[in-house]
Amino acid sequence: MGNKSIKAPDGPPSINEKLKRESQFLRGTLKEEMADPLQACISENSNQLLKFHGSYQQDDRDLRNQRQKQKLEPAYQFMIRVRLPGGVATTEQWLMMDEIAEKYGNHTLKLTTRQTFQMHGILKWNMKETMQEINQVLLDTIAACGDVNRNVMSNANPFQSELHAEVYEWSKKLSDDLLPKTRAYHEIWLDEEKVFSSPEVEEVEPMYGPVYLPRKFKIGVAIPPSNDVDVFSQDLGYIAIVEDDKLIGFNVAIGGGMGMTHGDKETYPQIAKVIGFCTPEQIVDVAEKIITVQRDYGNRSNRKNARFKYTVDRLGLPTLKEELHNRLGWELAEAKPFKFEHNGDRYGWVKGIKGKWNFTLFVEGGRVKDFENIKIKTGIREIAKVHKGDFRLTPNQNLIIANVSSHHKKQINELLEKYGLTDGQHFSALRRNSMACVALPTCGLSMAEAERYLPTLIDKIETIVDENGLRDEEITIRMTGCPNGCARHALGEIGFIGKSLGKYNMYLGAGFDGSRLSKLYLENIGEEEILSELKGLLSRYAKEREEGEHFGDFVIRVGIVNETTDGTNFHDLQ
Ligand code: SRM
Ligand code: SF4
Repeated sequence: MGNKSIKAPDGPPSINEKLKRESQFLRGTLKEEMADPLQACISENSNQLLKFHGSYQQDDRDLRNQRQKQKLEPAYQFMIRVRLPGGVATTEQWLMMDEIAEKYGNHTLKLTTRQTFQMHGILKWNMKETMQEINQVLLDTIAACGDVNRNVMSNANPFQSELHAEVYEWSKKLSDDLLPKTRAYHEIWLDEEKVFSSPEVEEVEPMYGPVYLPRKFKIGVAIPPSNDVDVFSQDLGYIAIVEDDKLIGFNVAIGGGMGMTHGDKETYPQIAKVIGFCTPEQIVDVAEKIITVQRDYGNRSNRKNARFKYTVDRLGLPTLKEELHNRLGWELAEAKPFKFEHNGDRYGWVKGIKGKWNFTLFVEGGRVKDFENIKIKTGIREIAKVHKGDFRLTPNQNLIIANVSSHHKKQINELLEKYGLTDGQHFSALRRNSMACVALPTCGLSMAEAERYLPTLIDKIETIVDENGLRDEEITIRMTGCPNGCARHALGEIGFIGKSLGKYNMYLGAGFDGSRLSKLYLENIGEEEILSELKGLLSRYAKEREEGEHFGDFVIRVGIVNETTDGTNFHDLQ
């Protein structure tokens, strides 16, 4: 299908392509391997297919060496990621996730950077029950991982206007319409009978086809002035355009992504480019056609170059737009003006529409568990038992207790206080603007700590912040355990990427509004150097900044990092 003058890169298909093609629409031998009572793990082929069902096989890396020495196999366990468009969850759903984490998982929940729940530490024997219990509360894990469209992000703040509900509905529609259509998930996890027939591929997967996409695909929907979804990091971003308080449509941005590989210049983070405007009714059509362009022209030979951002860069925007218009049979309108102000969250109580209140709770690193003074897990569980509204998981790993009536606000506030959850409001603005990916001990790709380390690093940076009178100065800081960028490090004003245990590359200069990538500042440095560098930088910022100037803009203005040529493998084509 498509234009004969453009084509996908040459080269033999990667192993994953063969696996997908032969999997009978994501079945493979997953069901049989999951049911095998003699093995705590599944094969690598099945692990690849499992991702499309929203789960990964992992092992506890804290125990890896010790178990190796004892000649034991790795401590196999599974991570499950829920599909939760726009991060909206009912209290019943929260309570079920909480219970699953207790019963089958590691007793914690991870609120992810794409607004959903992850549960870690689930043993193979408990996987089917876990999946079934997730489905009991009308959630699922289909396409939460894998080479398909992932959980659609949306600005879920219910407090600004009716518009948020409307935009959320469009995000949910995108998520539902773009799901794979195979019944493999229902057969493997929910005991649906397999219908024996050999339907045509078009009947099973009309959009994806038998080999799905070359790589994962991500969509996010932002409502200016908030860019909390980091719309420029998405393969496909929609920016809501509002006139006279009415949603008139969305600007379309394509080709964003954060991942790269240390030392591989062919890989790089990229900012999505705005290519036009469409009406709300057109967004599913636009998404479908963009996905089919990536399906047909994405790199199926080299997975490191397979994301849509590389397809966009290879084909060029004009060719890509022309191809999109051909497939749509109509043209995008000219993009409309918009302005973002920040990509972080706003905390505490805010009065919303229809007299309802919303409380945004800072959840450090997105980890829901009971700490010494802050009992997040118990506190939210107790709130969920009495709360009449719902919850919104934010793209910054935080939680909104949403739609609280004035009548119930006192009760919720008492619970927040009882469990130490209002104390978070006293954290420095730097901490409240921090994000860290999971990294060790569960992530198989991490080279250094992130979620377990960033809070203690921030303890030390807070001393510098306080010395310079910057406690209330909002500066975004993000850390990942490897260059895959799961905490969108390249869009943090201060960013760290793990290189090896205790060593990080340090980046500076991203836009506070999430529209500019950061630049490499120093390579392979440890805590001592990080702190001494920040001491100098933050002291200069306190003294030399212009009124209202953000830290990311400051480091560029005074030449600490260079906006364009910085010697990294960042291709900032803005
Ligand atoms: Fe991610 C792989 C965790 C958001 C880019 N990511 C992984 C895996 C599954 C590791 C693996 O492949 O074995 C991590 C599981 C760790 C664990 O133990 O749970 C993982 N990613 C996460 C989460 C949980 C981080 C968090 O702390 O919140 C986020 C889950 C999101 C979700 O709910 O769906 C998460 N990952 C992201 C984001 C941010 C985003 O999407 O907004 C990115 C950067 C944006 C992007 O995709 O470009 C991201 N994850 C990656 C990549 C690099 C992809 C690439 O283009 O090169 C990988 C590795 C891969 O795909 O090969 C990866
Ligand atoms: Fe793992 Fe790397 Fe993603 Fe962190 S950024 S969760 S270390 S893959």
